[in-house]
Amino acid sequence: MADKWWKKSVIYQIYPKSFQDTNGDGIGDLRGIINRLDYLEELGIDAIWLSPVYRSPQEDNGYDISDYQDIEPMFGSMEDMEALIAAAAEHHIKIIMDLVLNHTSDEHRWFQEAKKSKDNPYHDYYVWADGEEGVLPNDMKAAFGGSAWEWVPELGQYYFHQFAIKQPDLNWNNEKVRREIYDMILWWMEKGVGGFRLDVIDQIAKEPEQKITANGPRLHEFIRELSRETFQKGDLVTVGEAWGADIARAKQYSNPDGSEFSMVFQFEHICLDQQPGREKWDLEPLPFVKLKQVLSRWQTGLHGCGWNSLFWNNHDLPRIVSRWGNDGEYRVQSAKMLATVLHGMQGTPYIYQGEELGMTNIKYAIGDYRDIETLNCYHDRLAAGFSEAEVMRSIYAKSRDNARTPMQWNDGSEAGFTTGQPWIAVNPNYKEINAAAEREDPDSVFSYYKKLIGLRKTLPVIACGTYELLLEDDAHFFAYCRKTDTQELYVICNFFGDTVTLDIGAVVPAGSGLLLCNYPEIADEALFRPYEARMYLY
Ligand code: TEU
Ligand code: CA
Repeated sequence: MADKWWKKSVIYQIYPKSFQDTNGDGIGDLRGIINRLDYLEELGIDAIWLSPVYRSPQEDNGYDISDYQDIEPMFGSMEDMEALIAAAAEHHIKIIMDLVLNHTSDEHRWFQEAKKSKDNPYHDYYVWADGEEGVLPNDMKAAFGGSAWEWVPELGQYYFHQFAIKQPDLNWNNEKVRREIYDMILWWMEKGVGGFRLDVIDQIAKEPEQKITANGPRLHEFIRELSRETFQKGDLVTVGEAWGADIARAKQYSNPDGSEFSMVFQFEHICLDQQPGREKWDLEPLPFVKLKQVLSRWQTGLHGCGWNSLFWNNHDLPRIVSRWGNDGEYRVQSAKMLATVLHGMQGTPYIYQGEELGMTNIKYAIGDYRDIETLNCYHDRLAAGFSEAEVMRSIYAKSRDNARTPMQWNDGSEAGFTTGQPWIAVNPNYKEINAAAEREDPDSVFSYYKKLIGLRKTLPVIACGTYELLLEDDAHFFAYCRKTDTQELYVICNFFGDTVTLDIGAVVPAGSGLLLCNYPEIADEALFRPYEARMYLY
């Protein structure tokens, strides 16, 4: 089965703005990534998913692209980008570009033309509705708050935007739009990129008159055409972001025949700690048994007929150690435990920058937040009558800026991220949590991630084995078994902070060997300390 290179790979996500600054302007840049390739090679990752570095006014930190074939000057130049691809290859690392194809920036040339007149050749590149000022075409909302419709007085029309006002949606029903996109992708493929991550790809086939955004009627027709015209001409890894994916759809997206993508990001597990049907800000404790069921259903559901991506974190999500672990006393143990749960599964794991250090959430004063979604939430929720304390509780728990604090490289000024003033404040815990210290320490979170990545490469059972959930209804343990004809892997994790006992002999066959544990030694096999995680091999 492990025919495709990405089936044994581990991918590392870089949010360039917060990774490493080299020129003192407080903003991470491409040269900064080049300087840190040694670190990434040491960690053992195979590819970097680079959040967008294209020309962009940065309304949404690069997810608003004004030129797909140019690099945003704050990140560097096209020469720097080419140098990064080449230098990464020397470190055996591929570069995966982030493709934002659902929308552009309103500063993109296409949109500038499109809004000049209804008969401009670019007008139909976007999604419009006739109407009257002040009378919205319908009640659809944008993801970052407010209406999804924005009035253009010169045209007497509204344009449709699923995200910020400065992110007008592209019209995929227009064949010319699709052709432009394919040509652009082929151009990047010629530059030697190793793959693509496709932003909100399940929302491209929207039909606003019918209030359809995700999973539109022509979605898979568009994706198959996109894949055939571009990705299938190379040996790429492709991952679609699909908040609306269920297992049936994911099978189609990641069909082993290669007709769509390699895999998708699905978010069923990630949405479990919010009130059903409400917003992510409406907090709810994690239903642990449900989490096990959901992840296990995806494991068995895609085995042999699709492919999973495995992740706890990305640039939109809070830090997992703060979210479902313990970022105080048991930070190291719980970060390792969460990693063990994920890295024993089948699929392609994604590590978000700083996750391998056990970096934590942040609590800023509201003036220090930078994220448009967070700032809009703050204003909208206060206006809707929530108390300031309630709003801040949601923001502390879920703000996207939790993930966007600068990478903590060392205990020097600004955590070694910049010699200047960082665009977003450094987490003050960088004195204790930083890469320099963790690289030296064999018991660090970093060293543990290195081991987990190494195991995926050496043990076929991790890449290929079947999956079975154990201790299904247990309220403490996340335990499962992976099997091939010749190997059995048992992953047993105490997901919480109390000490619990387990009749280990009833779960793991006699004669199994301990492969990995997040505590230095085990005095009593039956006793699982707070967040204790073990892997046994039989
Ligand atoms: O995110 C998709 C998306 O739906 C987000 O609005 C998501 O729901 C939210 O961030 C969760 O809090 C992608 C990108 O990952 C995100 O960074 C962009 O802002 C968004 O698309 C628009 O391009
Ligand atoms: Ca810089």
